[in-house]
Amino acid sequence: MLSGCGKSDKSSDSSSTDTAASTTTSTTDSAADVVEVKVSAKDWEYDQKEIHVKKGDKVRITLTSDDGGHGFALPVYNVDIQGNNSAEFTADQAGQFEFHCSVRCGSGHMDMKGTLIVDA
Ligand SMILES: [Cu+2]
Repeated sequence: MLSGCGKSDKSSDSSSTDTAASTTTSTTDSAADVVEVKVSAKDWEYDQKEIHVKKGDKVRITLTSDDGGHGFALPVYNVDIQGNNSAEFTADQAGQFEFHCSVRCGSGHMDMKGTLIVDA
């Protein structure tokens, strides 16, 4: 069944997924060193409970939400990704920060969280 999340979500689900989903194969380094982090969300967990980066890293989080009904919020860095999207931030604060789902996705919503660890 594919209705795990957001049953009363009347927002446009006219799948706007034609935003060049994955044309960025392996273009690491070159420009600024962007640390690519791919996180996959499903009912009701992330495939990564801990994400490690280094202080000063520019980080791009790309969220894959298979059923489209999850998010990834990292308030300390003003990141709030919903659905299949990505966001960038600079990890300029060392420490451990919780991230969590930002889409009210159902009974396991409160358990969808993990930790971003920024090493000084
Ligand atoms: Cu959720």
